[in-house]
Amino acid sequence: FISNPKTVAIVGCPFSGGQGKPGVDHGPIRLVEEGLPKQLEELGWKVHFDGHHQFEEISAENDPPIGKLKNPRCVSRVCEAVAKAVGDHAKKGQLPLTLGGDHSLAMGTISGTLDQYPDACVVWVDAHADINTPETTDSGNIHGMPVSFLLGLGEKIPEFSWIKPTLKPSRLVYIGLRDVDAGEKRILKENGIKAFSMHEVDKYGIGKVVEMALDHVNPNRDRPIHLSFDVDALDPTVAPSTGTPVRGGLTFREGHYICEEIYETGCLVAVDIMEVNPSLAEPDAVKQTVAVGCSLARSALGETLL
Ligand code: HAR
Ligand code: MN
Ligand code: MN
Ligand code: MN
Repeated sequence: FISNPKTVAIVGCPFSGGQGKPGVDHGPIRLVEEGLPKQLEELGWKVHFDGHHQFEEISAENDPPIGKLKNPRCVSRVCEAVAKAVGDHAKKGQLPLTLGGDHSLAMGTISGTLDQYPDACVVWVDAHADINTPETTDSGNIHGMPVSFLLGLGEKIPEFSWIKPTLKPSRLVYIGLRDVDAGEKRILKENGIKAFSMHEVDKYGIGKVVEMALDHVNPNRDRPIHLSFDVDALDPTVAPSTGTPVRGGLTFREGHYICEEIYETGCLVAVDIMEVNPSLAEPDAVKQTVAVGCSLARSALGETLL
């Protein structure tokens, strides 16, 4: 699908408005400072990076809740800008690699991907399902809701009407879930959405799980794939510096294996690395989390062990 051979466009999104903990907006800056652009060049990619998005014109003030949703206008406008950035890169045949920032940004990234590749499927790697609706959310944090907006579930909020809810439930698969709210479990069931929780990873092993996940969303391996990777899918011992760590997660290798296997399909068109928050741990643990964010991106872009 990638014409302009092997150009990756880094879309740095220093944004934290989809949740309450400051610091996640510094994730993309740290990932780039760690040397990610150069690492990708060393893998043979042409790297387009024209600086982090500043979202200057988008104010976080005067943004009272809509229902339970926190920072709704700000999140919506930032995601709309991200959708345009990702869509434009994809249109040029580049592979957008979005660095978050919190996972609400995926409303933007996946909208951008679907704009260019309407038949794309989504592999969502996360401890959480991020599929609450404005009705089911307890926290009001929009990073717990992006998938419901992309699917067009729940109450329609006019402020988010730019989102074309074109993602079909059958084109979405989860890996790594272990902290799913009751309302989210109901939504997953009602919509027949395929999810491989940590229980299935334990039972079948990661090799079989990735194969089954791809068989579900991409049986002939001919559909474009958007990989949205929340680093909290990894066990907190592997990625400690993130806003909502949950024990019992993916090992270092399991996380990287998912990325490697998706790269190998040759169908990958977009990647998100989300929820690295460099302000939530001791310096060594922060460094470890940033490094793992970079190495996940490298694996998704073709780094091999041999
Ligand atoms: N389900 C909870 C909520 O809706 C927690 C969401 C969590 N956090 C994330 N997303 N990091 O993956 O608020
Ligand atoms: Mn750009
Ligand atoms: Mn998430
Ligand atoms: Mn998560």
